Amino acid sequence: MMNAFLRILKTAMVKSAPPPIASRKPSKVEGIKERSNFLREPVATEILQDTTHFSEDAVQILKFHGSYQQDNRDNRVKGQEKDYQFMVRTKSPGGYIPPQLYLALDRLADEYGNQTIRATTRQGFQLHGILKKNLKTAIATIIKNLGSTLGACGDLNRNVMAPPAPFKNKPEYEYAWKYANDIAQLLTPQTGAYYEIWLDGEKVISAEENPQVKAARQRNGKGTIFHNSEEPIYGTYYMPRKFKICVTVPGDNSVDLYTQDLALVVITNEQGELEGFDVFAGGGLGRTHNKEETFARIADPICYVAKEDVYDLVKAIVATQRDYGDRTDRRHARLKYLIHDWGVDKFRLVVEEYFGKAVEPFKPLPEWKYHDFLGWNEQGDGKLFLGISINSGRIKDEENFQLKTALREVVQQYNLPIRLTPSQDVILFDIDPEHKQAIEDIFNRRGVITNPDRIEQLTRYSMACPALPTCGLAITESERAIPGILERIRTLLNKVGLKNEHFVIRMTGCPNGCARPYMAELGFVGSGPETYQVWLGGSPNQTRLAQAYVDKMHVNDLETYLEPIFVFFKKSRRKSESFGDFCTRVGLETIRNFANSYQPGTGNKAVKARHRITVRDEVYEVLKEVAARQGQSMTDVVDSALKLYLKNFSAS
Ligand code: SRM
Ligand code: SF4
Repeated sequence: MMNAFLRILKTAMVKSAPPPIASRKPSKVEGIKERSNFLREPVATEILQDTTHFSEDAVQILKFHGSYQQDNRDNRVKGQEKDYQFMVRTKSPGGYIPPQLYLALDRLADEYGNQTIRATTRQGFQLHGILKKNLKTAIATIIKNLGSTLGACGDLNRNVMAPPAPFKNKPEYEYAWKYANDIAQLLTPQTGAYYEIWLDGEKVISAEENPQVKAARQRNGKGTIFHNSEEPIYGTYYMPRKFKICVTVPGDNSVDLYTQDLALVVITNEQGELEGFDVFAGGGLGRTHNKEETFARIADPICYVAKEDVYDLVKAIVATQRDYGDRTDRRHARLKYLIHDWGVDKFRLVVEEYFGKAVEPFKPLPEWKYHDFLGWNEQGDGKLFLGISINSGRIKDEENFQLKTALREVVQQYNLPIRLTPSQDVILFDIDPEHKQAIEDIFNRRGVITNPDRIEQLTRYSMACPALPTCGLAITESERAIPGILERIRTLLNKVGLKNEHFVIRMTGCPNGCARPYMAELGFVGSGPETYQVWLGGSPNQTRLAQAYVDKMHVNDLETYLEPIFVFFKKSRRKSESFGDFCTRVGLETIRNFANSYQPGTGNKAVKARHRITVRDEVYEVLKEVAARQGQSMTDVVDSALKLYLKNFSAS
């Protein structure tokens, strides 16, 4: 395998020195990719076997097809086989989901999944809980309903992100979606494996491929492609690791562009015509606790590229990472490490070799803003769009809150397409204004709030990854823990006199960073059972990395850790200064000093001990609904209700 590996690398080599990795042993996954015959085996064989799960090699290849083998970690019993199940992820550039696909996913979730659909942080949908025997039907159904899962996971280009707001009167948005689609196409695996395995070889007629993209894929820059390979861009070994791209417009950072391996920003002229793109590269968030050589990193500005050359530049950057990314150590394999190790100048030089000419300097850009596009909005062509907030992206039905049913009814009745947002929400668009009230009524009837001002604002701007019970890498809870955490933070803020304050809070069950916690103003990163690393100081528009404040905070100690910080913030913030900006301005050392000398209750209206009372499930559900409706925390609702009730007793 080693020889073949070196040969391929040499074929791709330009004038630069051979990559240092050539002298070290490639990681195990490189061999699995080589043996897979372009992503066919062992999946093609094992999918036909009557088993509950795949072999380790097949699991690695299955990822490229958009599915992860998982087990329900709540059901683990020592000595018994795991409760194996599969997660299936869609690849939907710019988060675009046609109505037919949404309805198919909704049915699949009920028939084969865990009755929920999950909107992801990269504008995809995930189904969880699918058994191996149903995996083929699930993936085939997605393909036949205009979707795809090919390349949603694995060592290749992942879902290409783009701003979700479906504006029809802002040409720059149209360009962002078009190029997100085209770049996704450019970098789609060309192997026949996907259709062979999931559709028995039947090729589905999908939208015609853009001929410019097709030509660009075959065009050899200086070593960007492998001739006569089933995979002209990727070759036998695909990428060293996942590769993430976004295309956005100046000022719109709904896509968290600094966290991407490659970010393109549409540059138009005064007439609104596309001229080219500013290019950033080298962002990435995954890290491992106590391994300083792994870190979150934000992307650097690299260059400007004219629109005619954009595919060639994307290929040049992909080829640079493909050939020089570290294939010996998967923890050091992302593009961010290559750029960190080389520096931007060397990276640019190598990219230019593949590109075949010098790149142009980066163009100045306006300030970035973060938008979530929730609520009712004009889309610019007389129609409306409606952004619906989804807690941690989980679309499900509960007793008094039937989000899944409501979305199905609305999509079905009005045949509405969806754009998923990078903050795990959904936007329904192309809505005829005449249907506004009827749609509003469906959501109201099902207990879903459409007015974003009526949502608890900490929840609105928060994100949490799935973590337990599905994620095999979770160290602790995230999605299931965040409602309680936000509730406690709201109570704490109210008590220290920061009643309507809100900021970006993100939580993950491990340091991989799937909900991008390192860009949050307040981030929680699982570091042990019920224990989190706390990160402070990201910006409200996600342009700055946060910093680790505490490594291990037990969840029970949340108030002890956060109260002094909030009190300090209240006391010393500048006018309109956000929490993250404050933490960065004063610095973590100053915050630590304040916290160390902080005496709860000394003139700061500090929080007293928290008391816990259990409520029955049915009361909890009603309470949750009432609190959401009133835009209050559950604690506040209980507090007022009990005060009222107890008054009768103290009076008698
Ligand atoms: Fe992620 C692995 C979920 C976005 C960094 N991610 C995983 C896996 C597949 C766990 C595994 O490998 O066994 C998780 C499946 C959990 C489950 O039960 O569903 C998982 N990642 C997710 C999603 C669903 C989180 C969410 O809350 O929505 C997101 C799916 C996006 C999509 O549609 O493609 C998701 N993951 C991200 C992001 C954010 C982003 O891409 O904008 C990151 C940080 C950015 C980055 O890549 O640097 C991210 N996920 C990781 C990593 C660390 C990668 C690294 O470079 O170290 C892993 C682990 C790995 O790859 O080894 C990982
Ligand atoms: Fe799993 Fe960790 Fe990603 Fe959360 S951040 S989904 S725990 S890999």
